[in-house]
Amino acid sequence: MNDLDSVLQHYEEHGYARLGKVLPDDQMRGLRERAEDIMMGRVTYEGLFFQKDVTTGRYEDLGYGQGWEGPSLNYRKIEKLEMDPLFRAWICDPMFEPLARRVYNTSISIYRSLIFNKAAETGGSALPWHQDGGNFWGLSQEPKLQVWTALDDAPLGGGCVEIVPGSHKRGLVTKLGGVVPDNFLESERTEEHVVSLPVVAGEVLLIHNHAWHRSARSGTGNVRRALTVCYMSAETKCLRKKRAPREFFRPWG
Ligand SMILES: O=C(O)CCC(=O)C(=O)O
Repeated sequence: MNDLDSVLQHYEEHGYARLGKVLPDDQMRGLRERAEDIMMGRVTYEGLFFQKDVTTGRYEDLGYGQGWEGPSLNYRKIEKLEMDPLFRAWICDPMFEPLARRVYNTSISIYRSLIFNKAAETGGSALPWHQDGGNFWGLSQEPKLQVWTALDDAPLGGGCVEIVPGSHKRGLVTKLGGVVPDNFLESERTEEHVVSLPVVAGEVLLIHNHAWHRSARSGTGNVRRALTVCYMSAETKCLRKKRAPREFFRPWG
């Protein structure tokens, strides 16, 4: 991994950082294969969350609440991957513990671990400018560390992540969190400040939850999968009232 001090300095300043290609190739092959097995229903876990992608590429057309809809490589999201031993091994990789501890100075839990998939055949869908947090996440404190691992190349034009450096410093733009409304995008002249983050398979990016980030459809004809894990302070509580509060997985005990 690149030197931790300089990684974290860059992260605090810009809201993102590159760790380099740190996922070993054999482990990467295992995760790719497992992602396919899960989508195709060859490996199943009770409680995994699925969201099917659309073929129009439009975020507005996405459906919600359907879960697994049968074997298909066109799932957009698969969540709760800590249930799977291969994904869990990467989520719990000891390399990430000092990083997360330096960010939070506490024990660590995870809010979510999921794949964002852009299928080869469809190019997936565009993910608009957004922030990850706010009331929508229903937490007692805002997380600020996401570790994003490319399972495939994500070049320019291939669905790479784009970010507005420094945007995390302004905090949440809406209390709810999620998609950044157009009036904020316009007033900040967002398109003038975009930095694209093309990566090769196995590279890891850190993405601050409050950094404005997005990804376009992939135009390469190749699949683009990434695992993103949101690490947070283990002191963070789930505030939801409608159902029993969530207990969060602790990667390092
Ligand atoms: O992988 C992507 O396309 C988007 C990633 C993202 O939004 C995230 O990790 O929070």
